[in-house]
Amino acid sequence: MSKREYTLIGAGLAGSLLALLLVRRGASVRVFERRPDPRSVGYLGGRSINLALAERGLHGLRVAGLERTVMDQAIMMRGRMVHELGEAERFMRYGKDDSEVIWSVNRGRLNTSVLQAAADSGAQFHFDSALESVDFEHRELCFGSSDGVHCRAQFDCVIGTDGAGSALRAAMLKVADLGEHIEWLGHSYKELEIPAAPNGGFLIEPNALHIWPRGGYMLIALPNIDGSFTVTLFLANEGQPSFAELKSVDGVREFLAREFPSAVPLMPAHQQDFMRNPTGALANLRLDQWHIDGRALLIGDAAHAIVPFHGQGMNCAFEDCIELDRLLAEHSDVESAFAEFHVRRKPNADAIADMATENYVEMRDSVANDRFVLLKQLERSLAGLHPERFVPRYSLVMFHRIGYAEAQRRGRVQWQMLEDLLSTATDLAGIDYAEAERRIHSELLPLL
Ligand code: FAD
Ligand code: 8R5
Repeated sequence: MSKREYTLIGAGLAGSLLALLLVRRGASVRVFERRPDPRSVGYLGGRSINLALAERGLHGLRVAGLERTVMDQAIMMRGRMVHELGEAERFMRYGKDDSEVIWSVNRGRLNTSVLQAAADSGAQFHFDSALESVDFEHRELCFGSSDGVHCRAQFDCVIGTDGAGSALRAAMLKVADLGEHIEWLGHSYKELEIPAAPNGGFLIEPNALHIWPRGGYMLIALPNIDGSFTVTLFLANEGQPSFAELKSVDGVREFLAREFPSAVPLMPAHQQDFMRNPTGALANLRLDQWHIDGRALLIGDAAHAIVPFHGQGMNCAFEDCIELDRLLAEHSDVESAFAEFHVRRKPNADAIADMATENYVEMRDSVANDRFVLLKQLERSLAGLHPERFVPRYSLVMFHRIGYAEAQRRGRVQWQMLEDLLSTATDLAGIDYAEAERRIHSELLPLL
């Protein structure tokens, strides 16, 4: 049998990992990337930009043999540090102990490590090559470079790992009805920074994901290895308050000082950061189809970009790579592997989009609500008593690898149980634990 040939568009997180996995199976892999080589010029667009890595992403790195390299420079985030206005900060652990945590990792370093491993294994990378158009009939790709030179390449099978603004998706949409839906959230984000302390240490607790919830909007901060924090403001586009309202330096200063008085003194450059940094829009992208027969397939953000509130975009993209690699190895023809990939991944991609959207309300609002905190306490207590059946949805998403759709389903059953058990109680002492046990055994199968 002749060697399979794959052409990947985009050497980001999914493109680099997929290239590594496919080349290790003995395929011939070419990757075209719009940006220059991050190994020679440094990772563009990455000051100290970090990502939360959870079990699904870690598993991808483990399979690739890169867990150690990445974890050497990861910062443990044990839980949420909630900063309510005018109150002392409050810590809420994510998991049962330090075996259930998430990790803050540097995007540039992560991307470069995976890319290097793929190149070392024999994947061929072509940088400064932006996909511009595709002739699907003649299987020809057209690329442009920064100095205006165009080149063409023939392909057998092309996989779009070119992110949320995918050029391959745009080209596919010209020839096929993929059923594209974009749900704009109506909120955007802006990055700010808490620099390192003068001695290089951290100005706030390093081992936490910080949240300043303010009802309709919020600020969050994730730690970087150099002692700084990448801070993100999430806010509505229009209305009060909103990005539309914050056009002047004075307006920005007043808004941040009023709403985030504990964070502002930690961010000496907040006004410049706000005025200089771009505002990023937020949306869930859904497609009814991810492939055109065996010729073209979209994966990662190109197929299903999601809002960031569960920190799962990269984790999900890595899970896509693992699943696609496995299906391509199992199927004798590429088209049936692509079709099966869509059937298996689509319900999971839809479920994580829904759960990420819900988690915005939880982060910006519910964490500051007494009843919600009580529900979370009961959830924790039941998880401790019935660890094999009752696993909080947050844990299923972040610390397990069961499908996202199954995590969503179990989460619904459990949340209803918590609501029912708390409907007549005002604290944990009033809970009917015998009834809880009965329901857990009748409604939740053991996880494994
Ligand atoms: P990308 O990593 O975006 O890679 C796409 C690649 O394609 C890029 O290298 C790009 O240059 C290249 N490309 C684009 N167009 C072309 C073209 N025309 N031709 C050739 N190449 C092209 N996810 C998490 O799991 N946890 C987090 O905490 C988290 N935080 C995030 C923070 C920020 C600020 C952002 C923006 C996203 C975050 N995400 C997070 C989401 C995560 O970054 C994405 O889900 C993930 O990068 C998707 O991987 P991908 O390979 O599909 O796309
Ligand atoms: N992405 C994250 C979580 C869940 C935290 C929790 C949330 C910034 C653009 Cl908003 C967000 C989480 O429930 O307590 N884990 O990881 C990452 C998040 O945002 C990232 C940093 C981000 C896109 C800007």
